[in-house]
Amino acid sequence: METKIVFITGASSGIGEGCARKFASQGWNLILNARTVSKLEKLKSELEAANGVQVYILPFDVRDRKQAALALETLPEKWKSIDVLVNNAGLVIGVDKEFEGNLDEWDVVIDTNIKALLAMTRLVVPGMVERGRGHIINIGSIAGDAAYPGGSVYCATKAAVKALSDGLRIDLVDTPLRVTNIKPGMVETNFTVVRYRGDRQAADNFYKGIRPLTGDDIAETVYFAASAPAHIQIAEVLLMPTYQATGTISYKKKEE
Ligand code: 8X3
Repeated sequence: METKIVFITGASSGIGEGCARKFASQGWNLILNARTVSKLEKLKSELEAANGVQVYILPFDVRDRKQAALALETLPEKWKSIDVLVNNAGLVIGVDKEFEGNLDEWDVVIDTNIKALLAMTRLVVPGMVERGRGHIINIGSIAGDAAYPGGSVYCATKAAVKALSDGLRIDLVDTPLRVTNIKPGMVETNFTVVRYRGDRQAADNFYKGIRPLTGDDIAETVYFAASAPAHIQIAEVLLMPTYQATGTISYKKKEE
C-alpha cells in the first residue's frame, strides 16, 4: 500500500506535535510546519529513527501568505500528494475583555486562527480535488460553541473555524474529500502559557484540581477521523476532560 502523507501546521508542540507522533507511529510520512526550525529538526530525527517514516520539514509562518505559497510550490514532487491536512496552528494571547484588549495582539490571533487556516486550505485543497482524495482536519475548539469571559476574540475565531469547516464540507460535497472539525476543551499545552502571556504560574493554576487532556489525547481523535473508512466522514468531535461540562463549567477538586 502507498504510504500516505499528512501535512501538519503548528507541529512543533502541543496538539500538532501529538499528531506528528501519532501519524508517524502508524507509518505515515509527514510534512511538518512551524516557525522554529530547530524543534522541527529534532522531531524529524526522532520520528524517522523510531518509526522508519520520512519527515519533510517546511518551516514558515502560516500568517505569511507569500511564504506559505512559496513553501508549497517548492515541495518536491513526491511530497505534493498530501492526503491529510491538519490545520492546527492557532493561539490566544491574553484574557482581556473585548472593550479593553490589545488590537495588535488580536490581529495575530485572528490572522493565525482564521486567515492562515483559510490560506492553507486554499493552497492545499485544489490538489486534493484534482487527485480525487483528501481530508482536511481543522482544530477548532469548545470555545467556538459559546463565548466565555475574557475569550471573546478567541471564541470568535473558533466559531469561524466551525463555519469554515462546515462551508468547506458543503463546497466539497460532490467530491470524495472529507472535512472534520475537532473541538477540544481543556488541553494542557504551551497554548495556555501563551494565553497568560508567559505566566507559567497562572497557566498551572488554570489546571489545578482537574486532569486536562494532552496533545496526544487530541491526536488520537484526529487520527481516528483520518483513518476512518472512506465512506465515513467524522464531521465534528467535541472532546473535553472528565469533570469539564462546557467552556466555562468544570469541577476542580480542592487540593488537600
Ligand atoms: C482552548 C480550549 O477550553 O480554553 O481551545 O476554550 S478552552
